[in-house]
Amino acid sequence: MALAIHFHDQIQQPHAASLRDEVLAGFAASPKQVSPKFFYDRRGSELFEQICQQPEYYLTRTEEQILADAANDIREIAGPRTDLIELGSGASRKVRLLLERLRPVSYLGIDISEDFLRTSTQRLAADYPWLDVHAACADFCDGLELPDDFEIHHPLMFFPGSSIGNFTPGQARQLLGHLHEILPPGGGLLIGVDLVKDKTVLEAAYNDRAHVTAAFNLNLLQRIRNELDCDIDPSRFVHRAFFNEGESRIEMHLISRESQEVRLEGRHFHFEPGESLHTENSYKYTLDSFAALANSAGFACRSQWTDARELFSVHYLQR
Ligand code: AVJ
Repeated sequence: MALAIHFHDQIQQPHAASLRDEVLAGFAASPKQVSPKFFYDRRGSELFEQICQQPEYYLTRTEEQILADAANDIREIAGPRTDLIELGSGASRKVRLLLERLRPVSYLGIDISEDFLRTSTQRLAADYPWLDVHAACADFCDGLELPDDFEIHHPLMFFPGSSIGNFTPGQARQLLGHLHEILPPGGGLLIGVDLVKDKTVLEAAYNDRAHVTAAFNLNLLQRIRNELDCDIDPSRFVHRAFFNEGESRIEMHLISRESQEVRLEGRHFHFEPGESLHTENSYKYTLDSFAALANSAGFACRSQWTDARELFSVHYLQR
């Protein structure tokens, strides 16, 4: 059976040059850093799916429960004939909860990982023959372009998983402001946001017993080794994750076990023992602090949902 999936090649996979340039700049910075968007090569995307299944990683499970419970309310607000646009669609699992209840006209999945995107949207097209499925590979960190040949009438953007947490509040306001700009009046943004909570619960979610998060973090070095001219050895680094209360964020780092030189694209970088390569920030909000951020980007907050323990939240923002 031929699968009716429209892959928009107009939006290109962020090319290798962006990885090279950004990693070089990040290694030269002090403290050293690499953007978390580079976690998601195929292996990284698979490891992230495994993180989502760890008992300590409450985010995915809780968001799915909230979405399942809120689906009828969401359909009421969105109205009929929506065009669902998923940002950072990954394995496109959560969106299934919405597809069944909302019955949108079309679905556009946007993700930075091209082959992962192809596989998951193909699966959606096979499972929902009534749905017009589109896919576009893009890094929307610096804004988002919708494909010219994708018609939107009643867009509902879906930005799940607390991916917004990877942006600083300032960057998040900018990104939300940009999404607000490309939405027509009445257009919606359904966004999942992780909440501030007990530090031990937060830290456990990023230090799972099975060490999947550690493998995910270290895979970034393996990816750099695979795709760039680099001799970095992942076994000479350890995973570290903790909650920075002052900044209201989980920080992930890779800590050098020893004094070492790393060769990267013809340059040499020194790591002190215990020196950190900062790989991720994951900001945590309160219901009110996120609503304030959304308002400052021009959005009206139509509704917010949370679970009984107030671990996670889903917000319906409207232009
Ligand atoms: C996809 C950014 C929401 O911050 O919880 C999971 C990524 N990093 N474990 C998060 C992640 C480590 C995740 N986000």
